[in-house]
Amino acid sequence: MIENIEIAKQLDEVGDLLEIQEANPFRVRAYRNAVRTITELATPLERMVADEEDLTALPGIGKELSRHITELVTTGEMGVLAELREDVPSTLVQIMRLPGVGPKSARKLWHELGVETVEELKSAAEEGRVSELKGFGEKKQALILSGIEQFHRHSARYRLDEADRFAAPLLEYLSALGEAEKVEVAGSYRRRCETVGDIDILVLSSAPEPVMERFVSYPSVEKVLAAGGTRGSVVLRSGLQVDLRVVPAESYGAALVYFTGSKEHNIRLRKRALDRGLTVSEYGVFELLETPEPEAKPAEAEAESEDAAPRRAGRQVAGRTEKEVYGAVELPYIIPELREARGEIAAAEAGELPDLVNLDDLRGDLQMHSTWSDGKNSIEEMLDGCVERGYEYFAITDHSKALAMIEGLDEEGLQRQFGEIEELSGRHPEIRILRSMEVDILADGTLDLADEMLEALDLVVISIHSMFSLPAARQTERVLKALQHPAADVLAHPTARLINKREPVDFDLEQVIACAAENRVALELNANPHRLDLKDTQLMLAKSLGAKVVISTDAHRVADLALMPYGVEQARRAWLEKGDVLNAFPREDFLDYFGIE
Ligand code: DGT
Ligand code: CA
Ligand code: CA
Ligand code: ZN
Repeated sequence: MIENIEIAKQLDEVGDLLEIQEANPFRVRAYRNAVRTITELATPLERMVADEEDLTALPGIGKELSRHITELVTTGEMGVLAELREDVPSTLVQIMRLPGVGPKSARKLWHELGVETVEELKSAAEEGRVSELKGFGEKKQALILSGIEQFHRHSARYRLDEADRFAAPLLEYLSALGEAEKVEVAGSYRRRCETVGDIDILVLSSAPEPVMERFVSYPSVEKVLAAGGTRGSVVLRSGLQVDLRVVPAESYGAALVYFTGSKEHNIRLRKRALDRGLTVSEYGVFELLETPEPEAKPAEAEAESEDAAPRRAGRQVAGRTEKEVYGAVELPYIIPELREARGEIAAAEAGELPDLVNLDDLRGDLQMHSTWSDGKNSIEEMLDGCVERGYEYFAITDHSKALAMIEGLDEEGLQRQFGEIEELSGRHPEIRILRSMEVDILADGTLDLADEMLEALDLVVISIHSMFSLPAARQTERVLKALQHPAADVLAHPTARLINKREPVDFDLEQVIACAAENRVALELNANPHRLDLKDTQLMLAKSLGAKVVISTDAHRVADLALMPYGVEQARRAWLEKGDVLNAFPREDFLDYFGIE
């Protein structure tokens, strides 16, 4: 069977290749028009062809196109595309989509430099050969290189919020199918890793075919990599790969454990099973039939080998639910965020799994901006958003003046803001508005606000927004100095990294954390999914060195207050409990901790 979307895609490629060939523009346009018609067409062309309906009755479809479509539907191939592909490498299509390229340039690059793929174009540009072409030049070459970087980045790892945006509609789409009894995302997405390589979906169903059929015909699918009986794999138009498995009820829990991973966690579970005469696979937990031969691999190596287990499997003892699977190896259920082989199995065995912080535990948000600096909403609007979330306190942390380009507040502006906060506080006794500011750490480690004003703030949040590439020794010194300022309360987004965009600053994190702990400065876990700073492993280090954490959204508009779950999930990955997170403290305890009246 062939979907309309696939037909449209092939016709679109014909249009692309014709353009590269410098074919008659009217002919190219005919293909583009047909693509538009077919993309919007509700009736499957396949059915229209089977019913011998007249395709030329459709807008934009003439005799030639009608013939091509009929051929594709009936034979699975379209001669015109196959012929074009013999003349023009179809990888040029990717090249002509790069910023600043287009079909003419793609043709030129191909003819004059022999460039057929994005990789080859990259080498050519790096060697400076592209700029030498007539009509290209240095500027265009640089544009091409940055476009290629973008292209590669998109084939790399996706931020969790991006993955959420792609996964949510797909889950809804799959769940709408009656045969899909349960649909869940496993893999790094379920463990709530900060980025994901791909999305792994598990569907509980006793009817794999309709599930697979629906999966590969998801409208955003760009390419079907595989579509077997129970496993499929596609690439979405965004470049994100999605793997799907259909499993029966008796294996669902085991498959969920297996595909949630992490791989290292799975290896440890399997070893534990072998020690108990059991074998764990994606199909279930089974009794081992034979005792291993004397010369057999030690359990460690056995656990890592993927195929050894099922061969000798006997009676199934567990598999329907995850709880059952963990139970079979004498462990309590371990939540996905902890499944990273960071000691969770030992902790589970000893009955010492952490009582992780929850979204509901949070009583306030300690970094947000208002229209007083670069925020989009007034303090009162932010207040309403915080009240709606049931918070007991929140901090307004507009930028200090060093951030001139966004008009940070100076001493005088801050004074005026205090007036507004006082007025609002009078009207809203249900929530405490903390007078605060996100004060820049200047190049030499001093703070961008006069000491009298720092004294007057309830909560002093400090952070780096410049000089990201200082050498490690100087960067460390700079931050240590700022942390030792007696007014400092919170170090915001400590490493200043932006996921997939900016590397963390180079400093001695252990020294920074130790200094923060010693000076009672809390470390922020910035919940914005672009930041997630500190990240999970760094937060674990912070906890082990006795530093406290605050989870803040860094909201620049009311809607951003909803980013808090991303922070909480990363906190859970770091084994943080309520007591580690200061904004999980009730109002009085929180105020006491920082000595706020
Ligand atoms: P990703 O996609 O790179 O963000 O990370 P994951 O963890 O989602 O990895 P992925 O998609 O390659 O595989 C999904 C899960 O399947 C993984 O977490 C554990 C399981 N898995 C995959 N390959 C293996 C393997 O070779 N051995 C074991 N034990 N488990 C595997
Ligand atoms: Ca994955
Ligand atoms: Ca995968
Ligand atoms: Zn900031």
